[in-house]
Amino acid sequence: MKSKFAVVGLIAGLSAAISFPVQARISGADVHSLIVAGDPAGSPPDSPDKRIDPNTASSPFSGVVSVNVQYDGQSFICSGTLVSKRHVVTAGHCIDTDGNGTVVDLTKPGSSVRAVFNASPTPGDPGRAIVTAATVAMNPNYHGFGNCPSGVPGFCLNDDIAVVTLDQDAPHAAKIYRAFTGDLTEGQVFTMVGYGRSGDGVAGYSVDPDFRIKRSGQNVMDLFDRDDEQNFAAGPKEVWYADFDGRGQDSFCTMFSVCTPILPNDKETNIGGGDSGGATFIYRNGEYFLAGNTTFGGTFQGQTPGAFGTYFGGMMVGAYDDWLEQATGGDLITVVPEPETYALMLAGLSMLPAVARRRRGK
Ligand SMILES: [Ca+2]
Ligand SMILES: [Ca+2]
Ligand SMILES: [Ca+2]
Ligand SMILES: [Ca+2]
Repeated sequence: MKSKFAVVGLIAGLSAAISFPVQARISGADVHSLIVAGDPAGSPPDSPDKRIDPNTASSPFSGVVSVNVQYDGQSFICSGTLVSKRHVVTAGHCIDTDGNGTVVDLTKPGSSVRAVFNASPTPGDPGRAIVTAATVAMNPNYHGFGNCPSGVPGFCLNDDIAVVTLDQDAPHAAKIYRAFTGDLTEGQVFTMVGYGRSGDGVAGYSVDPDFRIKRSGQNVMDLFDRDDEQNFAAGPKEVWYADFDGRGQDSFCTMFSVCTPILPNDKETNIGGGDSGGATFIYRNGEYFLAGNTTFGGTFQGQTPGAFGTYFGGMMVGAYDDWLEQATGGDLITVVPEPETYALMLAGLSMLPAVARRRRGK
């Protein structure tokens, strides 16, 4: 079983000048797409086991699934999030069979996409149902991981989002998440949930992905890229980026002067292979809203994959709400919760204008 994860290669240089898009500064060599724990000796101490969700009915993450994709005799693990009783949002590259955006053909013998529910810890319980996909849909502006149409700069991380339509209803115990379509800005704390590789901030990856073991953690949004089809100069924020801080390492602060809060050792998290397509939630007024997915991770030169200092990111759900509504047959529930006031730790270092983009409410 392989994990789908996009690892972007090295950042080209350490120029102090800030330039956009973020992707223009990433030269992608080794591309793949977790939840990684903090420092085992840190305070509070941490470990991959501490991040495991108990899969109880009361877990706020009961609607986060693992996704098994099979084609050409291969089997892959990804993650996904339930947004209606029939629809799971995941990553585009999870259903891409050739790196060029060729969607897995479900009519082919041996090819399948399945959502593995873990809304219960008990084997045999309906909350652990495995539900087969009837159809899958990839965002039409996605052409494969790092596969850039001519003239498009950067690494073509954008638009890496997909919808799996189930052939029967999800288990009742699995939570359905509403989509957040309001604007988010740097400094936004978010929670990630997925089934991918884990490890810790010192040693990097050490624990394999598992269709039944779901982990969660948090980080802070640092950077965004706008629409690649508009040369990154306009349109909604499509891609978010975060760094994995710890043991004195704060890469985006050091390199790009984006110095958002560093979360406690047992909260700050990275992602790993198999987390692709997993949830990026924001928490408002007692509810987790789906604000994005997770799709890629990368290292700066010399870093251990998955360890402190590395970075990762995913898509912003709000940038794709029209397409998601279409792909879910209108079942996606979108909301624009009341804005909150975010304190920028270092206002003078804020890179991006806080342009509010009005989204259509539902
Ligand atoms: Ca695109
Ligand atoms: Ca785009
Ligand atoms: Ca961080
Ligand atoms: Ca940081």
